[in-house]
Amino acid sequence: MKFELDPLPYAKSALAPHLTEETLSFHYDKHHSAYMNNLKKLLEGKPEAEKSLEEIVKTSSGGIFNNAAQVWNHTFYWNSMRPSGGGEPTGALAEAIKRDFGSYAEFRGQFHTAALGQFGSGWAWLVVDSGKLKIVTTGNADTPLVKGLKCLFTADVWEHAYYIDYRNLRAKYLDTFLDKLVNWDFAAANFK
Ligand code: MN3
Repeated sequence: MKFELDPLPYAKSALAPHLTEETLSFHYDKHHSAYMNNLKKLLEGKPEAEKSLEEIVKTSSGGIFNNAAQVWNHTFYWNSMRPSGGGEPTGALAEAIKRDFGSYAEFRGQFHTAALGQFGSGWAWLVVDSGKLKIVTTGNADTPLVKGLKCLFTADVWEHAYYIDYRNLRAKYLDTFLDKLVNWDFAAANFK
């Protein structure tokens, strides 16, 4: 794999005021980049270092898995947001949400509840499982990628994702994530 983080898909100030530049600086420059540095050290001189990041996530365990999965999850998270995002999707994905959840409002409520209810650190995901949209949560570094599910978007619910801007208020961060930040274009491209 190439031991370099993908650049953020927007400027660090681009998601403000919903997520501030300070949050993105800490989250990308400190947390995301620490996972990459740890992974690099753990894979030094090992044959796995030649594999792709996705292959490493799917085939490793322990410290290598934790760091590789966190590198992958965070890159996916950055792409799951955009400036002036959020709200209801359109097109085929909107139809699928209606088909599998009944309505966008129902989907939004279920995603919020699941993400809020993830105990401790983890992630909330919209995925495709056997042709059906589903909301899943994972703890710590775990990722639906290892179960072969197709990921559409994710919300990081580790405290470091929201503590600077929202303190302990994960519910408020999730409201903002869903209403102002979700990148439905990214989700729709993954859905195809
Ligand atoms: Mn994080």
